[in-house]
Amino acid sequence: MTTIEFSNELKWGAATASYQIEGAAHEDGRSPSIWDTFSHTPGNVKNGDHGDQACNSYHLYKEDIQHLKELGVDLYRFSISWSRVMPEGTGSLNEKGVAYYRSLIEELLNHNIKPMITLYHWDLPQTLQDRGGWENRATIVAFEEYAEAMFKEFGGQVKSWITINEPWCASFLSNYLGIHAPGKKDLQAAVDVSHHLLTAHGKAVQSFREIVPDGEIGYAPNIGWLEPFSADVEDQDACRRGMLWQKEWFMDPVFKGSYPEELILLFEKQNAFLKIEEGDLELISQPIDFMGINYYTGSLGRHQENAGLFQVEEIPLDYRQTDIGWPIYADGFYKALTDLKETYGDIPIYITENGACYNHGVEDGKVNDQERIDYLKQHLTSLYRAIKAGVSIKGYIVWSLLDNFEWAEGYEKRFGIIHVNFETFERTRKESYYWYKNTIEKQRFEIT
Ligand code: JJW
Repeated sequence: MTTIEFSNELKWGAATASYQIEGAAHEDGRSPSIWDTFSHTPGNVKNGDHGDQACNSYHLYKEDIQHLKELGVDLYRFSISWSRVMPEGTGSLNEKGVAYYRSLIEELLNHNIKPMITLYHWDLPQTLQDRGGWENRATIVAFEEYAEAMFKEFGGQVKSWITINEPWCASFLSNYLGIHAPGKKDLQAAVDVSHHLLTAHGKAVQSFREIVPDGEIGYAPNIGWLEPFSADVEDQDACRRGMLWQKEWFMDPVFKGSYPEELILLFEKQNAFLKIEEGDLELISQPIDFMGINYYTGSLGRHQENAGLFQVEEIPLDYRQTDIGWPIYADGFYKALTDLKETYGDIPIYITENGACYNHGVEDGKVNDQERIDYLKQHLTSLYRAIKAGVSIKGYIVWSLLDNFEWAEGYEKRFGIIHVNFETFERTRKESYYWYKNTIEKQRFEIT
């Protein structure tokens, strides 16, 4: 038997996001976001699912916080719905929307749980999309206004903030691959959106320093690790290109103040041009307090002429995948974390998301999700190894507290450590919930 033991400094948490859990889409003055529009357009989301009700956490947040309390987490990561608090995208605040988050934060603090707020978890107000969305630089100004309003409202009590969640998804997956809202397939649009998201991040960091000088702020890029299939230069190059797209494109500007030249040229060959205005890179590269890393999966990468823009074909390392079809690659988590330190230096890191999709149902009042426990053990072992290798890890936040609306995959794909019945909204703690609770309490777990 081997014991993996963590120090008391490591913070534990659980995460959710507004559109995925809140529901109450038409209540108390909330306006539609791009995800309302996208999910209500046939063909975009599996089974025609949408977030109108989701987990009904807008009404059940006290019950959810009770689950968090008993879980024993130090922090809860959630996101604010921009269109709930600022329905017109800019301008006046919706008091009822603001009141909801004020109550949520109060309830968390009363239970001694630290709130960590994500400002942008993909639900852009539709009214801004109607004016070009993130392709339009006016949205950067709107985001700054929204962020400032939130810092002023909540910065007194909430000290941990994330500007943008998974900018790769919000730009390329959404505007080039067409899989997420707004569902475009336009490389130029995606390149513009990626740069504007990062610039908006920079603007928000700048405001944050003024308004919440004692707080910490970062952003949360996602990484899927690509390990070269062979020692062939072709495979090595293919993986490098694949990683440039996910990693360097979204991290070099923040930590080095530049975009990777190789990728700029590759986009140019496709007639997509990076348009930077004076001052953008200075804004983007302002120091941040931590990097949030979302890690789920990784693969072997092999050069393949016809495999997309980057000619990299992904091959699962072994034959186990989670129920969403993502290969399990816990060693890639260790590799990604140690690589980040080598590339960008000793930046404090929160694991802002890690978790697994398994669709177990309730049987005799129980959800036996042993596969999820195994996944968490493997990934926490990699995290432990990364800490031993000198990577500064501030916290680990599991995705997700609840089964929820898994974007284009709808409700069928379950990531929660708590099961949700989407007809009755009944919550049932899974075995992984109890395993995680025990791990947090003891600060250790055993591998047998
Ligand atoms: C990639 C699939 C074709 C969320 C992707 C689809 C097809 C080339 C989970 N993280 O629900 C990535 N999630 O809200 C944020 N992360 O392409 C939180 N990444 O590719 C979770 C989906 C995702 C994806 C989903």
